[in-house]
Amino acid sequence: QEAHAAEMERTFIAIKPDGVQRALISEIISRFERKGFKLVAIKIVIPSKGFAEKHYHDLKERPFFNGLCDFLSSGPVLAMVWEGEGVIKYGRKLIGATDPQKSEPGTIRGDLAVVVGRNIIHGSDGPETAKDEINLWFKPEELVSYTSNTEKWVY
Ligand code: RTP
Repeated sequence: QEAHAAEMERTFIAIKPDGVQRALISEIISRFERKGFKLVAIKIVIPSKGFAEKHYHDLKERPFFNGLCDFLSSGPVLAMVWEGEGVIKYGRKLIGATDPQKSEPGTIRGDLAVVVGRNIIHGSDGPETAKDEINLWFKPEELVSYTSNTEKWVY
């Protein structure tokens, strides 16, 4: 059971300052929770600008990089780690396309956001990014390992 938990796929999900300010935390968490994914770490933080730049280092050449980092560090962010079979890819599916104008209805951004600069949520885009982002935002001891009873019904 322990080994099973250690091997399970994990992703980093963050509700950005717009999602927190708009009181969408419970709405967003409930979508991951109802799907059957398991919450293994959570905290609310106001990242510094430097921290935001680290998080978005891949985008540093993009024209919107500075504004994006200002935005991410402008208020509380809800940082989470979610665990489960296929959670990285399916998490992105729950979130929807980057530009809310292109996200399908039924997705988080499709249902709840309008413009790309205020798209309320972030999710890791692959296994390497997931690992890096979890390590950036969380200390190992902030992640909990537990057996959820629902797992035997949904996995
Ligand atoms: P995220 O990392 O936040 O989950 O978003 P993503 O992978 O879907 O999109 P990515 O291309 O990595 O962009 C990261 C975030 O940058 C903002 N963005 N602004 N044209 C723009 O103004 C623009 N393009 C992207 C978005 O907030 C996007 O989520």
